[in-house]
Amino acid sequence: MGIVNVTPDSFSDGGRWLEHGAAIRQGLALVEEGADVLDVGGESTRPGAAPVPEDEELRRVLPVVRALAADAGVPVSIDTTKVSVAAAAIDAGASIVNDVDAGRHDDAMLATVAGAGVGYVVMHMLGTPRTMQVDPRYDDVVREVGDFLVERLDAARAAGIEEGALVADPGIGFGKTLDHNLELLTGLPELAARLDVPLLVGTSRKGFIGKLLGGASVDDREEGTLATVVWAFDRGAAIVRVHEVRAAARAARFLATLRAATPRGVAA
Ligand code: HH2
Repeated sequence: MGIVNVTPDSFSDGGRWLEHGAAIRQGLALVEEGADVLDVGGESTRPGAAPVPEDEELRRVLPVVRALAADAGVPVSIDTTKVSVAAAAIDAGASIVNDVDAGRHDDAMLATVAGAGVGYVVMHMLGTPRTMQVDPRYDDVVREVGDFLVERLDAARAAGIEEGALVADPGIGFGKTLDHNLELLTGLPELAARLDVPLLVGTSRKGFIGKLLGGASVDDREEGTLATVVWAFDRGAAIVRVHEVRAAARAARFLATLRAATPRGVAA
């Protein structure tokens, strides 16, 4: 899953066109690099990020979703917690809703996804982006995140979302300390065994990688990201959400080849 962020710096019309065009080109380039899904988002969920008003989020994402759904040749996912944005993006061609809120604050989200028959990613987050990194605590993070995902998947099923449409995500970095993130990455096989749906893991460029690399800046976390991508795929993740698709896609292909290798050599 390749990340396409549409968070314009400029609010002039000209600037907006430039931003839309850049995001569309970025999405098409990620498909060239091997992305199987594009995740379009217009609201940052970074710790402490301020919410984006609905009309602004719609203005940011809709032209990009429309263009990529028409031209990219892969499913387009909309990264949003707002029902109105999800519904409009589905109308514009999105076929997956990636909801970092897991439909907790608005029942209409589950009903909208069920009615449209699109895919749905439920992610674990402790609190909200504004507060989630303020002293997050768990007794057993893998068990508690698993409990949450089981509960939200059941709510999604009860709302009528088809089994084959569901994906679960432990929400790396969403209300977790460095240790919590490491425990979740270590606990992926347990989560994969417990949840009967594909697992999505998003580690790309996140803060815990910077910390583990001795304070590496956001642009300097690729090797750490790639290590977590390989780790996650090897321990039960079905999908990874990344900024740098080329490296992740090549590593995934390499892993698949290794998996297919027999003791006597590489399988044909
Ligand atoms: N992480 C971010 C956003 N959306 N969705 C899922 N399912 N899983 C994730 O781990 C996840 C997500 C992080 O978002 P943000 O901080 O805005 O940055 P970016 O979108 O560049 O990753």
